[in-house]
Amino acid sequence: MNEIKCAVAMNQIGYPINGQKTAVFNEKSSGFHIEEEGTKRIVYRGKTSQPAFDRSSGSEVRKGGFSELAKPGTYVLVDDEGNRSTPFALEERPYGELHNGLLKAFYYLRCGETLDEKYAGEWGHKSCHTKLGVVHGEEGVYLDGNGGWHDAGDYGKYVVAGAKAVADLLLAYEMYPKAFVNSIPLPESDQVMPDVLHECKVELDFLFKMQDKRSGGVYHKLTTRHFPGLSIMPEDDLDELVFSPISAAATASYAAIMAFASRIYRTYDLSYADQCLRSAEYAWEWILKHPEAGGFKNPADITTGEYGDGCLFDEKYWAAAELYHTTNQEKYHSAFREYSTESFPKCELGWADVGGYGTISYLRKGKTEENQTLYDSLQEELISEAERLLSICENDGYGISLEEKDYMWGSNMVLMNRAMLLLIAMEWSPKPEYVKAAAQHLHYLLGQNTLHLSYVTGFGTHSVMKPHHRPSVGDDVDAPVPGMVAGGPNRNLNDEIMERTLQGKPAAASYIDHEDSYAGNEITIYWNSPALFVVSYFNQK
Ligand code: G3I
Ligand code: 9MR
Ligand code: ZN
Ligand code: CA
Repeated sequence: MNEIKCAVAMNQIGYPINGQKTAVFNEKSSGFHIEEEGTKRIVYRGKTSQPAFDRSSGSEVRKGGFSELAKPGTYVLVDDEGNRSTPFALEERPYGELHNGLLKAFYYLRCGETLDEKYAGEWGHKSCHTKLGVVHGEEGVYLDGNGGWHDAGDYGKYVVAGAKAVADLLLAYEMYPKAFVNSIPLPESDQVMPDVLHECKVELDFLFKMQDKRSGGVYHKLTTRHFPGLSIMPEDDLDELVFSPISAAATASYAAIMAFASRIYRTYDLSYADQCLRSAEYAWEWILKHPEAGGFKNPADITTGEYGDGCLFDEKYWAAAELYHTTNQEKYHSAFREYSTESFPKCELGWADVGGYGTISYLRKGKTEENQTLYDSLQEELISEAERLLSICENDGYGISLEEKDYMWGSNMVLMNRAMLLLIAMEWSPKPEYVKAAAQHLHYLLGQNTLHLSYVTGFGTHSVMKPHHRPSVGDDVDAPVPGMVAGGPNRNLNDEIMERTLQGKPAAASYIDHEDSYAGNEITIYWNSPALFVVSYFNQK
């Protein structure tokens, strides 16, 4: 699977008619033609660029564009060596199914409810993790933590991870509502509230349960003490659930996402919006009362995902931005100003570096007479980050913004986060180059990469087949649960099978489609979410 031998790297789903259309070739292909699938009629002939060395893939590559080809259809590209691409579509909006699939993945990750055949097809399972969880360090205190989404290939539920994922989904909906007009459908679909908001509500309803009602602080995570075996189905994972201690990271990202949600849900459900805001403000009070609270460390008896974080200014900055955006209150504005003077990345969208969400929220609220200086400097920072990414793309063989060092655990999140940032920068600096660059990132995710592999399960001719995802391993269906974005190449080879099989590979080829590869082939909610954001842009009606 890792060694698909063909010489043409392309987006295996297809290209929008009016979009950027490119393929990447090996050093030998100096030209190519495109034929209609079926009739084999040649509709386009093109040349490729001179070969150039691409550091990340460790090889010479050529590029070839065919943006002029604008007739809808299904085609195959053939280089002058006779190498054929997989079939691809040219359509006005080729990513409709992919968009649904990426959102549906969240449904498949739901915890605490039966996924029945009607919605889950062959990938259904019984309800799971429905027992109360014990509060760590408080013997005999049990709480309900039902619902939400499993984080990933494991069944843990982690607040900072959930906050990033919901943020991407709400932002996609807020910025590109026209991408969400079709129903998936979900059990809750009602033709009133868009499905994406129904799906996010599943996670938000769970997040409420993570807030300590006595203090406003938010438990870091709800997991078993250790990861279950790889073939354990959710309903068979019966070890005791534990609420890990409250953390400042969880509490601040909780405040941020609840304040954001309060704005979005107000149109549909006033009392829900009020509930979100009240609990965001309660979490904020906890933050003010615990200025010294540091990053989270796993208690000695717990070994599930840590989601540790050495810098919490960004979470607080994000929370202040969302609370200010939603309430317009000066106390949040001044807190935001204060955190903005601290040094941390203001444009990152990771699970640990959330400064970008604060910046975006603040900028989207708008410029006023009294915030001009800060507004302008944040806007400038965002645009200069987009420019920096663009210049990396221009020098990359596959046209993306990842440098060798960026191929780490979850490199596909780095990839999609950066495409997101380029698209968001469009709001303040509408340069077509940003959209083209973002499109290249999506083409990479869907097969225009050195492994000629689509990193989204179930989408593309050669896609990930063996994700580190417990239900996909444990069920008796050959195909993995569809619509899930794998972590991707990781030059740090952080798991045993990568270490054993991938020594010496170039960064972008440091990947194996094997179910044991948790550091390259796991899936998570916050790798799907930025991909959904990016596809939303290209799926607008
Ligand atoms: O940021 C540093 C970078 O500066 C440095 O150069 C580089 C080289 O070591 O490391 C970078 O940090 C990496 C970090 O991810 C970046 O996000 C760490 O090495 C790497 O170990 C870390 O991996 C995280 C992994 O958990 C292990 O802690 C992943 O981001 C994170 O997505 C993953 O999350 C797991 C959960 O714990 C459990 N559930 C599944 C989930 C996905 O695998
Ligand atoms: O399966 C676990 C995966 O979901 C986590 O993301 C990963 C994070 O560290 O850990 C995996 O569990 C592995 C454990 O860490 C080490 N022993 C092998 C486990 C996988 O089977
Ligand atoms: Zn569950
Ligand atoms: Ca942080």
